[in-house]
Amino acid sequence: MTRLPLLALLLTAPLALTACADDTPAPVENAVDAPEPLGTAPAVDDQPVEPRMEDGVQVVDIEAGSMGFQPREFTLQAGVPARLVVTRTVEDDCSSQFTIPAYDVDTERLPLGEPVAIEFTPAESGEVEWVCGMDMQRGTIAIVTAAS
Ligand SMILES: [Cu+2]
Repeated sequence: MTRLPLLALLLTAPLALTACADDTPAPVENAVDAPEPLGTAPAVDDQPVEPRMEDGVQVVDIEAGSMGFQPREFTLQAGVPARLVVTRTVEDDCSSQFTIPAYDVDTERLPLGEPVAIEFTPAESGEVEWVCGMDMQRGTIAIVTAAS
């Protein structure tokens, strides 16, 4: 219920400002749009995500959402049990199946909104590819040697 008055304030504020400025053409749309490109940082998605440790298992949460599988790149340690928890949050069929061919991992059809755990132990260091069921999305798992 409190949202409506707030929204009304946000909408009327730029109008009130432009009403005071006689000369300048009202750049209301620019003022609203400008902050968004600055705020989006696509580079973040390119950073390999590191797993978190849970009871000796390295865990990576993967969301199959409107941007496809995220994160696309992540690291795992060789010789340490791994768990990828994949949650599909969109109907999109392209994000409904996650596979790691090198490890015979295949989720088949991911249920909507229900986390699915993939468990395997990366054998040796190197790059391993994951792909969606349609072979359209793919990404890299960088398997690194565990620090001793
Ligand atoms: Cu696909």
